[in-house]
Amino acid sequence: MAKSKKRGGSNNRWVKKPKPQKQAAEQKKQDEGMTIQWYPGHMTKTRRMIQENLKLVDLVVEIIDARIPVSSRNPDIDSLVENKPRMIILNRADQADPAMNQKWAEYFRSKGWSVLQTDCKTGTGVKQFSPVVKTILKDQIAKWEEKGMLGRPVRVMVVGVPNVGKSTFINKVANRKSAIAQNRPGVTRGKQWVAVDDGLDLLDTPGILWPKFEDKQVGMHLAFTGAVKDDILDVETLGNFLMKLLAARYPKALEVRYRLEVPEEPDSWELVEQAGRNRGFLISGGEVDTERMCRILLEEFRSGKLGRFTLEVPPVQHQ
Ligand SMILES: Nc1nc2c(ncn2[C@@H]2O[C@H](COP(=O)(O)OP(=O)(O)OP(=O)(O)O)[C@@H](O)[C@H]2O)c(=O)[nH]1
Ligand SMILES: [Mg+2]
Repeated sequence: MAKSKKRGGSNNRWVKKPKPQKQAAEQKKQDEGMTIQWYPGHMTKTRRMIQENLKLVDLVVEIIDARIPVSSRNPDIDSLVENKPRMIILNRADQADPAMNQKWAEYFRSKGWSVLQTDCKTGTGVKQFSPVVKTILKDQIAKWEEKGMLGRPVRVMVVGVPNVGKSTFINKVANRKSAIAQNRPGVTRGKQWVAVDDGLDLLDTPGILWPKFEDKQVGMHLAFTGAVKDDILDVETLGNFLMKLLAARYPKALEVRYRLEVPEEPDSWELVEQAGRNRGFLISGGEVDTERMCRILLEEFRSGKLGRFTLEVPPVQHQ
């Protein structure tokens, strides 16, 4: 295979070297993407809204993405939620590696959390939600009953990063379509209470991000799963990094879908090029349209065509 791009010495390089004329513009876009565009203005409003409504709720449900349980947890959440009772929902369990779902659930349980694994597309796991909430709050509920507050609904706030499935989860629990849900970040813009028949009131909130990430990887993981828009980085940087992760953790899936041979020490850029060639994504002069291949890789990861993947692993003792 004629190599159309010069590579540096590192065997495991994943960031494509931009073409010189594009370099300054792309660097600017990346820098801005990691700081400014990443935290839209309405997030400040959301944060305030969450804080203001905390006093109205009995429990906070943190919905995280089972594919990226670390990156989809807001590092601010502890200070934001203070000492309200909380639980974790590992949502999109249908898109994550089943063995890893178990490991992550065990990990969070070992830290004292109540955890549910859910697939809100089909509703799997959602039925257990109400009983779990009532178990967590049993002392509180007993107190209400002692005071004669029979039938007081349990109020639950649902928080999480954009597009993780908060509104869909609420609709599944309520068994009707009350909250608007769509496959893009930033759909829910204000708060919305949804009453559930068996004594629960759920508060839907807009997705919340945090102002900056020190770790660029966090932003990429959130982009892979659709929590932040792709334009925080150029598509080739994203695609390449996803290829690198998948080659390290799930090489079989790449071999099957893109007819690749993943070597011991893969070069993600080579793999993108190979996959693009195998798909026939060629541009003039026989070069591979790597941008198109990166776009396809991201799309097929998100749609589940590639398989079920968990990109982050729990600390060693839980693996
Ligand atoms: N495969 C799969 N898709 C899901 C799951 N939960 C939600 N979705 C889909 O994810 C997309 C986003 O869902 P929403 O409920 O709008 O997400 P949200 O967290 O409310 O998003 P924002 O309001 O934008 O913050 C929708 O297309 C849902 O159908 C799940 O468990 N599995
Ligand atoms: Mg929503």
